[in-house]
Amino acid sequence: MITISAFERSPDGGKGLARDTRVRWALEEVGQPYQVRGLSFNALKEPAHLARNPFGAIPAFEDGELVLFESGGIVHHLAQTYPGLFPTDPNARARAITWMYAAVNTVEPPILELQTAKFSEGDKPWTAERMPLIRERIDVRLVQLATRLGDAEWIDGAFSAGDLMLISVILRLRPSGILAAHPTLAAYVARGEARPAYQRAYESQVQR
Ligand code: GTB
Repeated sequence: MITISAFERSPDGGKGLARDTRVRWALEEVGQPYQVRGLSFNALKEPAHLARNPFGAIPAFEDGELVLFESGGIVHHLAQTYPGLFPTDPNARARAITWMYAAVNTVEPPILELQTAKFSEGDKPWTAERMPLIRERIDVRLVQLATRLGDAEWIDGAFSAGDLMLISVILRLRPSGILAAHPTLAAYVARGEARPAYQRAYESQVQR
């Protein structure tokens, strides 16, 4: 049985914003059952978890002897192991992988800057001055992504791990109000969230 590590209680109260949600979503898309190891913040830094994830973070993934960390790496592994998240055409598959990298390496960095500015540096004197710059960097990326997406349902043909990662990254902007200012992408996120697999993944991490 696959085991994933996730927050015992996510700081978002179960809104699906932590990075285990994308792994749960991928597992649901490919129809693999899994169990969850819920960890406290202290447990993340203990040797048992550092052996799973050297950075002391969630998510981690275990399947028999295979232990993985990094949400993108885990989703990639699932997509190449089970049908459902990668196209069979080699070129289309290469493009889906490229979109996965674009999600974590081009779209997500300015979004992470926003999270850092808000939650880790909110009390610093430079934050108020920095915030408009960060927002502008996010807007540039979102406009570029929306331009490429256009009227298409998904980023490159059928739904793929590329969409799963892009949507997972940009939905983190919802609490800031920034996503609502980009209706093409808000609708793209809504299409992702409407997928039954996403809904099962979301339900699995809701805190009641
Ligand atoms: N690049 C890694 C990946 O993609 O797997 C990043 C992993 C990571 O940063 N994990 C975070 C973590 O474990 C959780 S997702 N942090 C604890 C630590 O490092 O000690 C980031 C996150 C946390 C909480 C919310 N939230 O509450 O809204 C959203 C996102």
